[in-house]
Amino acid sequence: MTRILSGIKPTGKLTLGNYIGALRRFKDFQESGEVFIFIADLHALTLPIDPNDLRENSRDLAAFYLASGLDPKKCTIFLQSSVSAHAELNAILQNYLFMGELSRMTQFKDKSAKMNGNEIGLGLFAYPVLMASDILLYDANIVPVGEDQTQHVEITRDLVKRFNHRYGDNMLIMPRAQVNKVGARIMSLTEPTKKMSKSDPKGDIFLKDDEKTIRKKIMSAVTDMVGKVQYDPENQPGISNLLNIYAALSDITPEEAAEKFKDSGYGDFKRAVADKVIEELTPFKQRYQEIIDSKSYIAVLEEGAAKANAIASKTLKRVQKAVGLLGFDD
Ligand code: ATP
Ligand code: LTN
Repeated sequence: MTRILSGIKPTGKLTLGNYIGALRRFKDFQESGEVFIFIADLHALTLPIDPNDLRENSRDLAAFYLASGLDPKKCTIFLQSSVSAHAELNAILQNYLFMGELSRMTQFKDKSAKMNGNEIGLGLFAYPVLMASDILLYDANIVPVGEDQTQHVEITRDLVKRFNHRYGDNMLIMPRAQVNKVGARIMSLTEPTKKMSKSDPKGDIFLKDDEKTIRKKIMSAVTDMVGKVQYDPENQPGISNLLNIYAALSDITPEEAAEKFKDSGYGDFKRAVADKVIEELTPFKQRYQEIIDSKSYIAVLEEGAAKANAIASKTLKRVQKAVGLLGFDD
């Protein structure tokens, strides 16, 4: 059976970008495969974060997973830090990715450029090793992510080739990224050439924003002087981003969305986008609140950790034996 695995870092308030690029799609895999969805809390430590914020973000993310339609009977939802095999496999796999290739990762270059050069943690540099460990521990075949994460799945694939060449075919299972054609990269509403990002929020829509705030943010989104609703990301990045949002939430292509609004003014078009986002997020937020109030996420994470541990510890053992660890028997 196909194994599907993905995670989100609890680094801040979830954005519409996270929702469209990742969260919204996870539930679709539940019927066709075995799904593992986790909270990448160890990854959240790769940039400075207050412990209370990390706890609250992690709790919120668990509730958002459940609110998005993930069913704990059909998929395994857990905290990365509650499965110690992630850190143990990380300690092994760090020897099979090289400094040169890690230093070429776009995410590392972007995030480290914003920091004081003397305070860049080793974890930020080694981020892809831990991400590879997350994926490989569950023998995942498919990794649904937004476009910004495909480079990390590619380096995982390089690692698998290198490792299997040395220790035997299928010692690690080759994963592949699955990126949606529509909505893989939602841009900031105020700077539509930059990715909407939760740890560097500019022009973000947050999943917890109220209706009035969402409407206000969309109505004041940056557009252009062209005056026509067309899908042209290069020359009309603001309008194209709004088309992408509308299209992703309507399960159509941005070109189809552009056709629908080709005779509309920017004001009417923005109103339609705001309506669409509000229509999607309002019931989602209600479910989120019910889950937070009932604290049902606690039992879900406990059960998830037990299931994840059982699978992860087997893979870890297989890898430990392959490289010559765990002593002398057999
Ligand atoms: P950070 O700002 O902390 O790096 P982020 O907002 O980029 O966070 P991640 O936790 O890195 O979010 O990503 C969670 C998932 O959401 C990943 O699959 C990622 O590809 C996807 N994602 C993040 N931002 C966007 C975006 N703007 N458009 C589409 N998908 C996105
Ligand atoms: N790096 C990812 C979060 C993440 C992840 C993973 C995603 C950590 N480990 C394994 C897929 C598979 C991000 O979203 N920034």
